[in-house]
Amino acid sequence: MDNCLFCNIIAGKIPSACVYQDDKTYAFRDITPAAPTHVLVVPKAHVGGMSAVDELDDATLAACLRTVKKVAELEGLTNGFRTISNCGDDARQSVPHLHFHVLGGKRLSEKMD
Ligand code: DGP
Repeated sequence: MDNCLFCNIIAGKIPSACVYQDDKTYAFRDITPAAPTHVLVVPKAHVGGMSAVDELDDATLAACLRTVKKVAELEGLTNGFRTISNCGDDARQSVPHLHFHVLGGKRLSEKMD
């Protein structure tokens, strides 16, 4: 998708700090980190968000979760980490390309909202 920010990052048209990638997923550092480690995991195929995951094949969906785990390993998050996927306006999703925030490297807030 030409006008999708994360599609342009995946394509290398917009620079990003890549942490990991494979044929189905791309992981890169969030531009406004909320924790010492704040990485975004995205499928390379465009899908708008969690409410549209039926558009993704199961292998890609599974690959996203495996990449979350891989990022946690690469970042040394042995004491735990948090994975969040904001979906839609109430959740304040700001980029309409499915992504999983991987947060860690400190003791995170108990609050989820
Ligand atoms: P969300 O609000 O859940 O849709 O998260 C979108 C995240 O994307 C937000 O934490 C900031 C991040 N972000 C926005 N623009 C850019 C960018 O150009 N580069 C990078 N690396 N991250 C971005």
